[in-house]
Order: sequence, then C-alpha cells, then structure tokens
Amino acid sequence: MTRRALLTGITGQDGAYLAELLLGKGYEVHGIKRRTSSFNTERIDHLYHEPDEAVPKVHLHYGDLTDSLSLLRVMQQVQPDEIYNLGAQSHVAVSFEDPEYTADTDALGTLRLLESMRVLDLGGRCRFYQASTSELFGQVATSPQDETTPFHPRSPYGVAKLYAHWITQNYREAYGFFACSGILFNHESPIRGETFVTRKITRGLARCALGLQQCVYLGNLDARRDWGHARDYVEAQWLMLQQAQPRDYVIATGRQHTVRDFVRRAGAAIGLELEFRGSGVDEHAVVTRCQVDGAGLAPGAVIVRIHPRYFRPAEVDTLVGNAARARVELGWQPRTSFDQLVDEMAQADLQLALREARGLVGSRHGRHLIETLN
Ligand code: NDP
Ligand code: GDR
Repeated sequence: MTRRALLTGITGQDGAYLAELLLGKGYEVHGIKRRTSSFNTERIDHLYHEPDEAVPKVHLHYGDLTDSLSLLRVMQQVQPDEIYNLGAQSHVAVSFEDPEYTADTDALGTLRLLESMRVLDLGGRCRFYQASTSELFGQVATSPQDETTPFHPRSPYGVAKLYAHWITQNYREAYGFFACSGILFNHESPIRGETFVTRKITRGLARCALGLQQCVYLGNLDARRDWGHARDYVEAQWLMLQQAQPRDYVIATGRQHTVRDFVRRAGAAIGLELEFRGSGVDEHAVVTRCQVDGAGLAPGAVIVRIHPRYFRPAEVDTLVGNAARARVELGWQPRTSFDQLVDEMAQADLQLALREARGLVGSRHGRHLIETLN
C-alpha cells in the first residue's frame, strides 16, 4: 500500500528536501501551501505533479496554519498516514517584530493540526512530526544540549515553538497519538532562505565578489551555532516516524562554529581571503586576496561590516547539540561536515551570482531585501 504523507511548509527549505526524500521512498506526497499573489514554489517546482504526467509527484493544497478550516478540509481529503508539521514563521528576528503572528502560526497552528487529527479521528492511524528547535534551549545552562536539557527560550519564536513542543507531547500522553518532536539544531543548504545568516553570507559574498553588491551587513559575529545540512536532517525527521514508539530526539552535529568562522570559510570557498579587523560595531572584514574569476575586488576592499539593526533584543549566544539518542535509536548521524556544507552553499551562490552578472537571472531581490531585511 502506498503511504501518504502530508507536509505543512512544503515550499520551505526542509519541505523541499523532505518531499524529495519521501518521493524517493515511494510515498504519495501532499503539501499545504499558502495562497499568495505570486509564485513561491521554486524550491519544489521540479517535484510538482503536472496533470498530464504519468508519474505522481507532489500534490499541492491551499491551506494556512492560521486557518483551522483549511487544515481540516485538507486533512479530511488527503487522509494521511504521516503528517510533518514544518510550516512556521521561522525567522527568530522577525518574531520580535511579529510576535502575535508567530504565536498564531507556530504555536496555535500546531494545536490546530493536532486537534483536526482528533476531530477527524485520524489519531489511531496517522503519525505526527513536529518541527521543534534548538531555540527551545535558548539561554543554555549546560553544554552540549540533549533531550534532558531544560528549556529557556529567548524569543517569541522560541516561546511559540515551546508551546508547540508541549502540546505535541500532550496529545501523545492524553490521546495516545504517535506524535513526536525533532529538536533540530540549525540546518542549512543552498536553498536556505536568504535572510538566515548562513545564506545571507554565501549569497552576499558571492554577489560582492562579482560587483553586484558592495558589502554584507551583519550583526553578532560571536554567535555560536551547530550547523548541519538540511538534506541529512530531513532523514532524521522521517526516521522518527518509523519507530515502534514515539519519542523526541535532538538532531545535531555536535560541532560549533561562530558566525565569523562561517564568513571566513565561505570567503575561502569562492576564492576570497578575508581578514577581520577592528572590534565591536567597528569590526569589519577586508579582502586580503581575491582569486575569483571576473571579480573586480581589490585587496583592502571592506566586504563585511556590522550594523546594529541585525542584533536581537535577546540573543541566543551559543548552541551545540548531543545527538547520541538519535545515533543509538534511529541509527542517524550527520553525513556532511561544516566545511562541506559551507563550500556547497558558497559554490552554489557563486554560480547564481555569475548567472545574475550575465543577466541570465534577475536578482529576485530588490535592494531593499538584500540590504535591510536580513
Ligand atoms: P522555512 O522558513 O524555509 O519554511 C517555512 C515554511 O512554512 C514555508 O513553506 C512557509 O510558506 C510556511 N509557512 C509560513 N507561515 C505559514 C502559515 N501561516 N501557514 C502555512 N504555512 C506557512 O523553514 P525551514 O524549512 O528552514 O524549517 C522548517 C521547520 O523547521 C520550521 O518550522 C522551522 O521553524 C523549524 N526548524 C528549522 C530549523 C533550521 O535550521 N532550518 C531548525 C529547527 C527547526 P511560504 O513559502 O509561503 O513562506
Ligand atoms: P537562528 O538562525 O536565529 O539560529 O534560527 P539565523 O541564521 O537567523 O541566526 C543565527 C545567528 O547569527 C546571528 N547573526 C545574524 N542572523 C541573521 N539572520 N542575520 C544577520 O545579519 C546576522 N548577523 C549575526 C544571529 O544573531 C544568530 O545568533 C534558525 C532558524 O532556522 C530557526 O527557525 C531555527 O529554529 C533555528 O535556526 C534552530
């Protein structure tokens, strides 16, 4: 029997990787997509099911996590065997500006899905995955963090996700749902949203190298994160729903780097040697050597600067995970190293910038997005 999966957030980074993984395993894949006035399916266009194609690919349904009836309707229609709740307002900095919307989508959205499962009596046969996050740990008391580490979220996003985490556990305990949360640490890829720091760096440095942008403005360079590859992490999401018992798992690489490390490595990956100079808000990175074909960057050019707008009202300074439970029980471990991840992202963004420089693709971003919103 073909298994049917329903994904919220299918147009996002993880949604695209997970949809591809599930299709490869023979699933019938359904995704919930928000109605928008312009197209936002570019990450999954290659997976889309054309009406005249014989091979079934992804089926898309309109719906919104803030709209219970839309979720109920899609779930009733699809009758999924597995639900992956990846949809969210997922940007931590944005959550300080839009706390109510973030709570509505990330916290109540999760409740709406679980309650729809209950109302439709799907709980007995349908398994539920919740996209929890290392942001639950926030201000950490112990390192590395594992499933027993106390939570102390530091943003409206983290707090909303904490509600989602607990309500998932509550439906497991109260109604016997097979519902579990993956506490995933940061995971990135060439299709990571451009406003997250990793992609902002790889995209920005590549564009600077080709003269398409002057400088990348960043916030806290000292922030430490445990960065893995999204392709590896969606495999863990699937594995969690294949177990005999539902359980929550930390998914991480166990290695930590600063934002500054990420900048240096991304520069090196495309042929830019960078040196950080100055301190505090005056810290900046200058190009000491440029070996990018066609680049007009002279040594001494300042390519990274600090801007106060990218600091957060409350910061999560340091995160690093211990994924021992996942390794033992799921047989999961990360396949991609930090260097491989950064190189893959930087190379992909260099290619994108080259196409942009040749006029083959538009920038897709106004100046506004690149220079202010990240
Ligand atoms: P993205 O931001 O790339 O994708 C988020 C998805 O959610 C998009 O498809 C977006 O749709 C959709 N979405 C946003 N608001 C709504 C809404 N109101 N109703 C329906 N869908 C909505 O996130 P990632 O793929 O990186 O992350 C997937 C999940 O995992 C998220 O829940 C995130 O919080 C969580 N997470 C991510 C980590 C990471 O490092 N990437 C780490 C830990 C957890 P649209 O395309 O229309 O904007
Ligand atoms: P994070 O990711 O907040 O960890 O949330 P992000 O890439 O946004 O920030 C990581 C760290 O870098 C610092 N930083 C900047 N961040 C952004 N976005 N832009 C900047 O210019 C900048 N300069 C420095 C941040 O302050 C932070 O410390 C991501 C999201 O995917 C969440 O959905 C997910 O739950 C967590 O990872 C785990």
